Amino acid sequence: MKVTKQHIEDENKKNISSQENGFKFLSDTLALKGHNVNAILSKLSEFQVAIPSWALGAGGTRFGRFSFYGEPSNLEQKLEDIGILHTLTQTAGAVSLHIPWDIPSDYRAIKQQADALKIKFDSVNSNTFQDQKNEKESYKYGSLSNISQAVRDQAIQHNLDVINIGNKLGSKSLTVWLADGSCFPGQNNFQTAFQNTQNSLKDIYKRLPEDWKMLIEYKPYEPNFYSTVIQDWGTSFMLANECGEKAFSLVDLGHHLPNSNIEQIVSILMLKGKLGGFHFNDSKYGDDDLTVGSIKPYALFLIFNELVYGIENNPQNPDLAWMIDASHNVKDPLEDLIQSLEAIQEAYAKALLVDQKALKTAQLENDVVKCQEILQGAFRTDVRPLLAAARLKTGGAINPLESYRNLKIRAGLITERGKNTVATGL
Ligand SMILES: [Mn+2]
Repeated sequence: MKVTKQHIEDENKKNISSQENGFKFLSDTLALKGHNVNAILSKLSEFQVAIPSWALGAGGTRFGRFSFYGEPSNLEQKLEDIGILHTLTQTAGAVSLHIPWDIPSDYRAIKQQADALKIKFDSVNSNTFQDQKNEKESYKYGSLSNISQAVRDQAIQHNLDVINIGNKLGSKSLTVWLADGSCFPGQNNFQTAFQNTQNSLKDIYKRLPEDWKMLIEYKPYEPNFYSTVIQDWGTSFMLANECGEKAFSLVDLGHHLPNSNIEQIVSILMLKGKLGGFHFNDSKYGDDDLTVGSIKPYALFLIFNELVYGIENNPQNPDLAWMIDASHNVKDPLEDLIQSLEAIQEAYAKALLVDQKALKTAQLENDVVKCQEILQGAFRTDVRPLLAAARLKTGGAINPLESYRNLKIRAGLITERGKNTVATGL
């Protein structure tokens, strides 16, 4: 199943006049306010978000998983799906591989396929949260933090293997997320678990290629429900500092307790030059892995406002690895990802509309009302014609979701792959 240039041109003909009208009105309005519309369009076009290799199939919970027909069952098919997303949206030009679920069998062929689809290999993800077949040691009581040196060594070696795989594909960073922690008070010695983790991460870091980064993700709870070794940004920040200048914190939006001020975390990490990666999703209660922007779009905008500020003002912070980290339990995964990509671009575009100079002046005058007006003025702007114009510039669809449905892509995938496929790792 492939979406061709012709498909998109035919689709876009249906929407072009309303798009042109909407864009003209919006760009005139923005130009009157002093915005450089072309510069905003370029920034939107450049912003690419990685799709993780585990996100193309139906997700599930520990209670069950309801499959979605036509799911990709191998890495080649997963890349095909990302190719469809990227052709339609022009913003999904990267894949983030999960090892060992998606180890390429033929590196050259996979690289060629990705090149043809204009997909880059972004950060590679290790997995020490579940036991793999034929492995000697078990991660039941932790991996990099385990009290057993043999278990820690196995987990360290796995991370080194992941780096090696990523290196062959052109990846430049390793993302480490640990499920390590404890379910009951007294089960773990907090200090020992932390020190073991720190030493294990340093062992991995020592072997990191010169031009690589190590991204350390945090999460307050689950699968352990009493304590998690890397529970919050402070812990991740400490570990990254301890490892060295190529180690960074990674913020996953769902990995915070309800009402955490994520935008403030983002801001301070960027000030310290230590924000390396970002995982998008949304949540109502905790790590719900819902479609980006489906629950708290204003919070997402405020986070983007800090990201835009940091990108402009914090040269000490590196370019970020952006990725969607969501689970698709009831929606067609591709439709869900299209919605997420749109929500990300929307929040980014709105953040680019914030008048930073006026905001600074209002802050210096302690004009709290004005500060809110500036932020909400940007947030309330309907930027969708800008997003469509950015997509059009590079050959994407004016309305990706509508085109996905009109082109009957899921039906085509079912015809090709059948109804009973299951994506690796799910
Ligand atoms: Mn994540």
